[in-house]
Amino acid sequence: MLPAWWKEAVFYQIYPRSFQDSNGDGIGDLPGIIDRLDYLQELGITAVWLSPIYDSPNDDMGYDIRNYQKIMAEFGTMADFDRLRDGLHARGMKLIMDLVVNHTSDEHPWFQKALADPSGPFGQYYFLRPGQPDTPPNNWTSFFSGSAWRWFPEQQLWGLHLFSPKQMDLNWSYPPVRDAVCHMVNWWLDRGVDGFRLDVINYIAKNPGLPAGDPLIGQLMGFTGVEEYFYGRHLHEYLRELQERSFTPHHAFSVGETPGVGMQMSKLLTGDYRHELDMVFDFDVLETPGHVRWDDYRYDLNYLRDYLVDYQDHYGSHYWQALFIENHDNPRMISKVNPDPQYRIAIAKLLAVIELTLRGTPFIFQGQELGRVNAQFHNIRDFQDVESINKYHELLAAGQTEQAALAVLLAGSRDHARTPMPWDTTPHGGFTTGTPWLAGDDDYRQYNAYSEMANPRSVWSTYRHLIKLRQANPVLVYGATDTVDRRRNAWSYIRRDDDHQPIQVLINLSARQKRMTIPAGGSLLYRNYPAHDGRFKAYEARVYRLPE
Ligand code: TEU
Ligand code: CA
Repeated sequence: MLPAWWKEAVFYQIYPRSFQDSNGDGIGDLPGIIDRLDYLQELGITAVWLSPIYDSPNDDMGYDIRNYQKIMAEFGTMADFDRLRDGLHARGMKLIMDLVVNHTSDEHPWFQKALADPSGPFGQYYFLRPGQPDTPPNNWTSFFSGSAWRWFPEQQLWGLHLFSPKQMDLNWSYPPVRDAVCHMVNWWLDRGVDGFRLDVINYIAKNPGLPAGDPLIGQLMGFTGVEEYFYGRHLHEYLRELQERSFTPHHAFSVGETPGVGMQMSKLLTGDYRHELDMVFDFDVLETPGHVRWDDYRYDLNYLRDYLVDYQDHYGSHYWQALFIENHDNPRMISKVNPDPQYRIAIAKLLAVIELTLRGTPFIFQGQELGRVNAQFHNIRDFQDVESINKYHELLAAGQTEQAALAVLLAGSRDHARTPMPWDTTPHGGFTTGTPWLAGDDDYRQYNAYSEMANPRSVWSTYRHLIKLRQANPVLVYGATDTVDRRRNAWSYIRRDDDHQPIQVLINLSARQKRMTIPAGGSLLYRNYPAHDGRFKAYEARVYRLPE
């Protein structure tokens, strides 16, 4: 196993819009993040992933980029960015940016020029196709509802957008697009960023000719056309080119956001001998089989165990897993597992134990360290996300009642993850002195960073303790994982290597008491309940150091 800083890192994802507002406009910003760098250091974080901070009209909250080399005015200036980079580096932390190059905003000059002169130098930057206003070029559908094609009446052209109609897909088969992307990536790497999280990077290679999607696959997946681009014919070529021209010369790190790839494709994208990406996020972890994000169901932790054990057993030494359970695109995990408030803290801590004691690199999403749960939205007007709003109207158009459509959003909306970060007990949790762009809950009075930092039994203190434990014990990073208990609702594993005392983790995956076998001679390193006699309580988790 080759050592690397990113294998030893503990990442923290910041969603800048919701992290900390510094000027009272209700929108988080870069000076706000700078003010909170000590907080991250105190928690033990060693690397930060920033969701997009580039100039954008915010149709998809920054994932629709208008100018890759400019900071979004609401977030600050390039001078603020430089201060943020320096502040992180001064604290020994790495910085990775979000790289959104499957698409740009329709307001990006490349697209504007393509539309203005479709046969000119930018005409092939995107997928623009002539046709009739009522017949899109193929049957592909958008992830944000409706057809993936937008009609431009003035030009009599169709344009492809897998996401919102303001996010136009770039044509990676056209070499100048790849030149422009490499150039831009190098510009940021020269500016001192340490790597990138690559947005839907496995979607960039559309199969030549844009063949129609299979209707049956479309029905099963909920989106038509995916099999023609989620792992397209030239994907590996494009990734190698990006690696060779940009990442390798800068020793930069890359983690791909890759919806729909399982373990085998992940290996093909990240093998250390393949020179494509360092890691990918495999989203199979997020829903149990047979469910989609919009379903209101209880997530069975036995599935999480089986999914993770499979990776620990079979990923092998040439690949490295990205460990995550939350991000800005998903409801909070605690709410999916069991929304009963009496279990909130125990589950939060159990999830921390899992994420911080397995082999792989943990990515903590902002607020996860406080045990955040889903928000109490009451009305469609409480939502800001384009995906949620479109979904709502799609459901109404399909004949659902407003109440039923709202229930779907409450189960799956991305806005659950995007409510303001609660810092203290002042109004809006200290996120802003103004009106937050997205309303949060009143529970910041109980669950906020300052209160939790002061409480040694809080979720925050658990995260800090386990992060420090991981950093002090290389066996938790590089050691092998031996599963020793896999009965229903039970999970126990031992991390071991040749040089250190092994560490054993024991977990009750259910709300019911569970008999577990405590290791003889083990010394307790962590437990998520104060008392520890007899059977394991609901969602109890413990960590022991074993004798050699
Ligand atoms: O997400 C891509 C993605 O496939 C999904 O998670 C997506 O959010 C949608 O829910 C699919 O059903 C990335 C970003 O993380 C997301 O925020 C962006 O909206 C999207 O790409 C487009 O850039
Ligand atoms: Ca602000």
